[in-house]
Amino acid sequence: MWIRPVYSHILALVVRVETLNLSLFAPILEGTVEETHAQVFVCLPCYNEAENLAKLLRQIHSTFKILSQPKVLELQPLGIENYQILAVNDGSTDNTEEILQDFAKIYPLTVINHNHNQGLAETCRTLIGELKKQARDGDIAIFMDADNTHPPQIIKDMVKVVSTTAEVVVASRYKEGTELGVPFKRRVLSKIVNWLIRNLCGISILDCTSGYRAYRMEVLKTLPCLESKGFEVTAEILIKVSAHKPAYKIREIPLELHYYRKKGSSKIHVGRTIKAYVNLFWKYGKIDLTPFVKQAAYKISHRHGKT
Ligand SMILES: Nc1nc2c(ncn2[C@@H]2O[C@H](COP(=O)(O)OP(=O)(O)OP(=O)(O)O)[C@@H](O)[C@H]2O)c(=O)[nH]1
Ligand SMILES: [Mg+2]
Repeated sequence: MWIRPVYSHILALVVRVETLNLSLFAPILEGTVEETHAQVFVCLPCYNEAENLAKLLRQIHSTFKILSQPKVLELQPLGIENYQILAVNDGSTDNTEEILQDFAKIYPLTVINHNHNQGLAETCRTLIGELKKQARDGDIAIFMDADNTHPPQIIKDMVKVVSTTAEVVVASRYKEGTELGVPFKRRVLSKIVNWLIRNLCGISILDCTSGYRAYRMEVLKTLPCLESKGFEVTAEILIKVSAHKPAYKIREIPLELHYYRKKGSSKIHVGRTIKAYVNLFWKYGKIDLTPFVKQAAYKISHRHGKT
């Protein structure tokens, strides 16, 4: 007879102690989760990518779904199941904006609109500005092209490296990587530009123009102002990140660039881009080009003088 009230007292006591324990530890538990879980922000500059976006967004989403499965144990401590996509629609004239808005209803996607086309550099500035508002130290930002040529599957490797051994990771065509379906002229042009960036600006990275990169948020927060107007902005970012003191560790991992998957035409204006790179070398080159320029000017004027 007396056992039942005693038992219920003990039960009540146990429940109270457990509740007390949980409520005592709750702030600590929450705190740890908050502190250790980094968010990954996937940043997409988008200009007339209507034909490529749906495929890319689905692949990004399924990549993160796989990463959040308990069996991907090595990534669990990084808490990378939390992800956000930041997309800037840079005044597209196709239905890029509508597609982004549709996906924003089902995926964690923030869409920012430029009223008119402002170019890749301005779009990168908008993305970095938004990251500074939304991301915290310890978070990771992945920049990738929105033309479906960059495979989201390697995000896992990029995140692993950027959260452990390097502050910046470059997905590289030239470091054990490859490019599939890139026209011969574009391949040659890219190689020359990369050779020049390495040699004139003293950068040791093999693929300085790859737009597929991962940064620790601290790197982007300390990045000086970007002055580029167009595609040369990817090289400018790398040059500025490399100049940071104390030095950031930048690592390359192999990229298989699937150029044949890209629908629609290339947005690169080759002439304008070459001019922009010449400007970049002029500004950030470590070799004094003045004697070469003087010599060239002398030769030209001499030749003109002769004719
Ligand atoms: N914001 C903005 N983004 C652009 C512009 N042009 C291209 N992009 C985006 O920047 C990224 C890189 O552009 P791409 O056209 O893929 O340039 P690329 O990879 O160097 O060369 P291709 O693939 O041959 O065109 C893509 O996500 C484009 O949507 C532009 O004028 N403004
Ligand atoms: Mg591209």
